[in-house]
Amino acid sequence: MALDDTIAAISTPIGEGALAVLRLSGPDALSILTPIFAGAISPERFIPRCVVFGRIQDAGGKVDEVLVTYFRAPNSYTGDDLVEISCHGGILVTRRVLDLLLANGARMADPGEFTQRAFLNGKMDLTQAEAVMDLIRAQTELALRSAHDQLAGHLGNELADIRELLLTTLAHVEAYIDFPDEQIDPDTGKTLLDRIIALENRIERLLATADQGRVLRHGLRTVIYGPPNAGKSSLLNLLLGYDRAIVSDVPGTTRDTIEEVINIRGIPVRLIDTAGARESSDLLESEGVRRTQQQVDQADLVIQVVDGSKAPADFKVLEDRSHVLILNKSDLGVHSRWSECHGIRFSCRERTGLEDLNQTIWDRVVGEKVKLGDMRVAINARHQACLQIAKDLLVAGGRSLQEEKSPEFVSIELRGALDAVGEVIGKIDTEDVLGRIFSEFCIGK
Ligand SMILES: Nc1nc2c(ncn2[C@@H]2O[C@H](COP(=O)(O)OP(=O)(O)O)[C@@H](O)[C@H]2O)c(=O)[nH]1
Ligand SMILES: [Mg+2]
Repeated sequence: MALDDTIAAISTPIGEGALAVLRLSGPDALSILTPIFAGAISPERFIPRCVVFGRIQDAGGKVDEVLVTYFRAPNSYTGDDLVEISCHGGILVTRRVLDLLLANGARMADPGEFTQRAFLNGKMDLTQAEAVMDLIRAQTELALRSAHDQLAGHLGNELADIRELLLTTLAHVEAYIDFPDEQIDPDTGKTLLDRIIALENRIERLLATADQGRVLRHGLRTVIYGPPNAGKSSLLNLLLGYDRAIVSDVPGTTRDTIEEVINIRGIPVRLIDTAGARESSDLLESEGVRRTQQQVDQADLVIQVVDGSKAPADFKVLEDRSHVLILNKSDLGVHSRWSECHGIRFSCRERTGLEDLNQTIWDRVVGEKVKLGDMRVAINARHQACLQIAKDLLVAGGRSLQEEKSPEFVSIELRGALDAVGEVIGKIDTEDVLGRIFSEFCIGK
């Protein structure tokens, strides 16, 4: 990973807009700008964090009027010299400014490379770098707040703390290794074990936020499922607030799955409308039914919709935490055969039962687990994988200690746990991890 060249990219989305921003980061940022910038102040005399008006020009003349801001290393987003150029937001204009920067010695930045430099320059740990992307992708207030908390270092600090304690414990154990004949005496053994258990518990608390972290980042996969004509597409449209799916009294109208994200009290809910669950001789509809089953298998939550005004058909009603039953068309009355059933009395036509449904979804997601509302961290899948390893190794270390194995065993296990925690914040050598994380970023961030 080279840090000594200067990278450039368009940091705003490609397309037409009032303005666009290009970024240039690296030791040659100012000297690359000098031959193509004409303004009141020349780039080598720029004052950090002051905006300068001028022109970007090539041999043929003016390309655009721009505002340029200079951030001097190390006080910039990347930690390197950084220049931000605001120009007009046309596709051609931004492209020409970028081409000029590249022609003058900048290299096109890879996805996420600005943030990667910030990490490599020690401006943030890996969890904070990941939070930058979470923040950009956040679709609800709650997801945004969680990203902000992670960016502020809540998760990173907790992990740094855990790592510090682990290091002390490890040093303690390793002190014994220097005296080959000594076993860890029982008193010390008890103290060490208590510490290891306390560390296990702290990691366990973080692990418990993994489900919510996944929901906040990727949405709650919610499949609308049920027999044809029950009102599944009507429900999707009602929840979305516009007519996305075709509603019709012809059974089998919906053939493909339709996916849209809605916001229920801050929880991003990925709604998936499906073809009705029934046997069909129509080839296209059968394919729809097959896809429906696939969606149901992968769902976090299944909203099962039935026509509550009619007697239950031979349709299996599933009642557990991952299923919500909706007795739709209650405006036509609820059939007496449903009277024992706990399903939500609902009407897409009269919009009744919505509040009940929202509350049920909220309860299922937030449930009796950590309260989403006051949660300051929600780990992602990568954190979860590393922390699970760390926890397993701590458990193994504790066991070795109790079984009075030689201190070398305990030390190896604690060292493994230390590495796993270090990998989450990027404290240990993790070139392939970096590659994976930053390739998910957008260009220019
Ligand atoms: N009376 C009444 N009719 C409804 C209600 N919800 C949907 N429908 C009607 O039921 C039919 C089937 O609806 P649709 O959403 O296409 O069902 P799907 O096949 O399950 O997607 C349409 O004619 C809708 O207008 C409701 O709450 N009350
Ligand atoms: Mg439908």
